[in-house]
Amino acid sequence: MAILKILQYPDDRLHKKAVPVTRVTDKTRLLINDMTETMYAAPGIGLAATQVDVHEQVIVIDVSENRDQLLVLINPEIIASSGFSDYEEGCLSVPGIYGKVNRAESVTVRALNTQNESFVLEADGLLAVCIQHEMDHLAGKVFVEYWSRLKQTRTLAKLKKKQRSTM
Ligand code: K1U
Ligand code: ZN
Repeated sequence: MAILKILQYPDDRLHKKAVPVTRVTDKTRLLINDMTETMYAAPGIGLAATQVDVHEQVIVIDVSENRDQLLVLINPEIIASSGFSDYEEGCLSVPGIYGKVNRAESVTVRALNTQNESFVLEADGLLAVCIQHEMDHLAGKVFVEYWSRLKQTRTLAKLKKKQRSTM
């Protein structure tokens, strides 16, 4: 297993659209193992392949307290959603920046598992928020891009200042 480099906003590669996985192979499973290790090490509660510069529709998530309930979503599709939530989000690609995003409160997702089998999952609360956040990464969207131009400009300035101070 390996810890992968996580792309940092504003990196153009975070805007690439991920393609569906045509068949889940050992190569896909190796990527999933590396992404899982990277997510736990960060630490984070989710990671999309886009964030490690692999543009395929693969997500790993673990929102459990004991960090022992890994969820892998390959080619995820939201087939139903309801309600409204505005949870305060963070992102491993935008370190130190937190803010609210309007999302659905509950989602029903269809995806493939690591054995290439289709399954359907109903999620709410933090899991539903995290699924939507990670699916946005696969679509090339970063959570700060829901915010106003002014707030995005301030966020970029804050990130640049932080990057300068760590150089
Ligand atoms: O996609 C990512 O960058 C991961 C991100 C997921 C996420 C967090 C909050 C709301 C929506 C999506 C993170 O994991 S940020 C880190 C974080 O939230 C966390 C880290 C350690 C323990 C608990 C939370
Ligand atoms: Zn993120």
